[in-house]
Amino acid sequence: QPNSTPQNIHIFKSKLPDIPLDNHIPLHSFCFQKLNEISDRPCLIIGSAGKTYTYGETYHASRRLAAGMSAIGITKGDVIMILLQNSAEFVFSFIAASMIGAVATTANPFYTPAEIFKQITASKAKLVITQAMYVDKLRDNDSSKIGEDFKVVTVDDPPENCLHFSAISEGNENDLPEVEIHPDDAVALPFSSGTTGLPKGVVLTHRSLTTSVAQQVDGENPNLYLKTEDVLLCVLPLFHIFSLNSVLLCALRAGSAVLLMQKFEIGTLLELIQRYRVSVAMVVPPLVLALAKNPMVADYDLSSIRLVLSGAAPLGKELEEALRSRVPQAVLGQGYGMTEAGPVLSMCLGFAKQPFPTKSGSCGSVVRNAELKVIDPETGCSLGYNQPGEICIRGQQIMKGYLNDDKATAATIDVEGWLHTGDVGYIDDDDEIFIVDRVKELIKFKGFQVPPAELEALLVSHPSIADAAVVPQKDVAAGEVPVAFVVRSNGFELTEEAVKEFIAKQVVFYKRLHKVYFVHAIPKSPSGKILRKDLRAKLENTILK
Ligand code: 4UV
Repeated sequence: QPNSTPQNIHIFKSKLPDIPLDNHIPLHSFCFQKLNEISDRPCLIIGSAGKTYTYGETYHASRRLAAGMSAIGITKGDVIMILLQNSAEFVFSFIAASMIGAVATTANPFYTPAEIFKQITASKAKLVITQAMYVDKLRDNDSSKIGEDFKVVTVDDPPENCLHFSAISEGNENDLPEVEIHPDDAVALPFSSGTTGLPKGVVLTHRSLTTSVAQQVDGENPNLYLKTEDVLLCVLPLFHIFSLNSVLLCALRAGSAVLLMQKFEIGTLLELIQRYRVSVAMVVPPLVLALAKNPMVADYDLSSIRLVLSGAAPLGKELEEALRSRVPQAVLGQGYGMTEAGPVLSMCLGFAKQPFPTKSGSCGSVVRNAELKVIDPETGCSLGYNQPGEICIRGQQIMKGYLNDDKATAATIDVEGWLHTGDVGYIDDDDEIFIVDRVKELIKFKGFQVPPAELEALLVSHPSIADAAVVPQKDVAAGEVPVAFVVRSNGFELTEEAVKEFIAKQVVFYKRLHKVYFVHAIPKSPSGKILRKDLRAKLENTILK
């Protein structure tokens, strides 16, 4: 290619002009900057309870909680774990942590004890905010003691050695300590396996998140135009960065209302959309499938929906078209994010205040105030329009790095500040991004991360397994499911069921193996890397039932 030297590297920018960024202020101040104007507007709507918190109530509940957290000894730089389903307490906890300069690490309450423990240990969380039913998962390890290594607060009746939420939620705002927060201080610590290996803490700073939110909803012509009258559907879990960033934080910044749902159930979802006149729905492809195909949808009034944003996994054109027939009045489009990228790389420009025409199947265009390039994965050379390659992004929104892992950080963010996504895509003539493949290991089950390395480590810990590799297999309902290639140790009889069960006991439901193929050897490169491409190719013609 002619444009392959560093001198003529092809950088893609948004069609929207760069804007001055308010990214020097702490995240909570940024989110509540317009509080005086919107104090009485609805902020959080608790779907199940029919309860609403205004912006003023949400802000002050968070301040009281911040004071309460501080009173039990949480100080600047400390990590708290939020192990909750979507709820007002989740939101208050996240904002409160920001207010005292603490860092929130979010985890899936359905995780197994081992999965939760790894995150508590790696993040050195001092406080876990959860529900009583999950507390047993925190007792996994005999050497760690609740109330000693970390405090536990439950939002319902507290078990032994735990505090009730009210013990911290009723602090005195006047006692809130003055903390100086630097834009480069961490505020969120989601875990992600990135392009390779095990889950790692992703350090997102105040600057990362304020930049990302501003790139979406700020400016004269915001890329994602949200109004104060909008009601945003928040059914995707807040512990994942998509919902946390593009639903909660964007809504707060824009002054819109957030309808919180604890879990996805189609009947309840439709009922709440109708009752609260949801206008903006952030979804993942399996949810699009439900909305497009479930016969119940016809019985509900979805005419309030004006925008549907799908992300976290590829959305096929056919599915997008099928959804269009159900919500013909709405603008449909995608966002493309990656936890490490802060998280949003691109967003549909059909969502802008002055929208641009867009094509179905595209993941949108690169966000403003950022640079994107596409490189040849082999040579690293920059590619131009319509040439697929690895997508790289640069800007103030990307992560500071992985927690205590300089090597993994350096492998993901290069010396010039480019974050390498491991996604393969191209930019078409209209500056729209199309993702076509992945060069990284990651498997995505309904948008949830399944890190192959984690399952491989578990597999080889089995006495009858000599070697193993886990790769994605295409699946209609989930997009991808993890399947394993397993080499049995000599002289052992091992069944597929036994392997599946062995894994199922140790991982959250979406990491379970859907198929086990017994093989004599795992194909590897001379340096010992699993040749995942070869294994994926073997599966190309197999369809799972
Ligand atoms: O790290 P992660 O689990 O992060 C995400 C974040 C997604 C989004 C999407 C829209 C937003 O507005 C937002 O705030 C966050 O999923 O997984 C990152 C990987 O998921 C795949 C891709 O392989 C990423 O590297 N992925 C994410 N979005 C898309 C996608 C998409 N629209 N199409 C195809 N793959």
